Amino acid sequence: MATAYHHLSDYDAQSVPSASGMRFGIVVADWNDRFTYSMADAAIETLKLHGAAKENIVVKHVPGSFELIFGAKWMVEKGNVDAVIAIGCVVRGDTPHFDYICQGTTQGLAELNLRGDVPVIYGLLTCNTMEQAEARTGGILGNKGTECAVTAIKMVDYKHN
Ligand code: DLZ
Repeated sequence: MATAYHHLSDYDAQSVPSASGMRFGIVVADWNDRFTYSMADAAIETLKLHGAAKENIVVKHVPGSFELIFGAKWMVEKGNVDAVIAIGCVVRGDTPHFDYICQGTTQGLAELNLRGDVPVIYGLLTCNTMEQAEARTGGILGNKGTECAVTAIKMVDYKHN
């Protein structure tokens, strides 16, 4: 879990394989776009930093986090990519809706990982407050998008080595 000791953008760059030749799909939810777009930008920047070509990063948008399931499924089946990064941000409101979206989306993305050959990286922020989301999307705890990009590269490498 993210704590004061875990900064989402801190990682050992030496441990990250080259992403040259790898193809990535990024599915971005437009809900809370202030946060999700920042995560997507950080993911793209990190993939490129490690050698991924711009033309090998396919970005598609879906309306909300719940649609990440279908969006990621489409990317896995038809996107011709080696890994998919699903990016969303759910912030708790007054009703139990938060719990249903978080649980449904998490389960959907988990099932894609169980059934498919293309790893789907879990870039869903589940926050109690906007401040928590801000802290994890370029704030004091770094950027979840960076962590997702590094994870995606490592999972593609995992399949090949
Ligand atoms: C409806 C809804 C609500 C209340 N909150 C969020 C949220 O915080 N983050 C998010 O990504 N999406 C939210 N949504 C939209 C749902 O994910 C979904 O798009 C709609 O329920 C339509 O299926």
